[in-house]
Amino acid sequence: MPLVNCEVTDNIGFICLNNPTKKNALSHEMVQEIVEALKDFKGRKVSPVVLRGPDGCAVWSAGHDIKELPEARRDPLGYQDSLEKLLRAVQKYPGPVIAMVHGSVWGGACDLVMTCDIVIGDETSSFAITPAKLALPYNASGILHFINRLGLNIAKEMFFSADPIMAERAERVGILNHLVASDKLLEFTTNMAKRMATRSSLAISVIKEQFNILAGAHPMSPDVFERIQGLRRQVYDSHDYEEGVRSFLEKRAPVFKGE
Ligand code: YXS
Repeated sequence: MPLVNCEVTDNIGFICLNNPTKKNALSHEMVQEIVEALKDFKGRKVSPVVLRGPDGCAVWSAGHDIKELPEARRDPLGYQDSLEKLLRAVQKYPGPVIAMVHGSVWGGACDLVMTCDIVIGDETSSFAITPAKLALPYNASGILHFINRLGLNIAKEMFFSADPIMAERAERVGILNHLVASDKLLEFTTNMAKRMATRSSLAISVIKEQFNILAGAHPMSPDVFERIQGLRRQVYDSHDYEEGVRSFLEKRAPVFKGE
């Protein structure tokens, strides 16, 4: 029985977490299936990708599979941990990854949602980061995700209280890009994904990588600067860049080729 259900509609990839008996806990097995799905979508140039739970789920995901956390005296969130591999796979996906949230989100799943590029939730969505509940030391890259997104004070409150932030406040503090009524959530999310799918996938993939570099950047070394310039050159030397400018001047929709 697959732990995720995948489908592609209008070149938009949907990955639906599907282990309700375990509240969609992010087990090694489930993470492996999500990472495989992203690899498959990348090969098929599917973009954007929507990460979602099953219709009507009370829990979007209960976070890291607690039963798989290592015993004491081992880093529970090391670089090779399956959750960390999943977060990197989402960050590296060369297109927008949109978290569509109905239900509650816990622990590492909250970091997963915050690592997605866009988060769209409904009135049932809530978000809690819970290492403080397990006396678990979160890792630096995970904490940086929250600081970058929310600022120090909200990030600290979330980590120190481990309390869920409910939908209305989640939109106010910046966890949610959009708070949408549950009966409109799929339509709203799909329409946004469809609009993004008409833009230059090449430009979006390079701009996303620049966000990754800059969000994680500290003093920028010459090497990083030149790497960013090289990435940008791939776009402004491309057919798509010429086509984007020309189509605008000729008042018609662009026809992008991804090159
Ligand atoms: O008893 P059975 O076998 O039916 O299994 C129960 C739960 O044990 C299981 N389950 C989980 N299994 C592994 N890892 C989990 N995170 C997890 N969460 C739940 O699912 C079955 C049904 O759960 P139950 O009976 O509690 O459902 P509920 O509807 O009463 O409550 C749903 C939740 C999500 C509120 C409740 O299950 C819960 O609080 N789960 C733990 C949420 C949590 O603290 N997640 C953080 C995991 S640690 C993590 O992500 C990071 C490492 S960190 O700690 O740093 O944030």
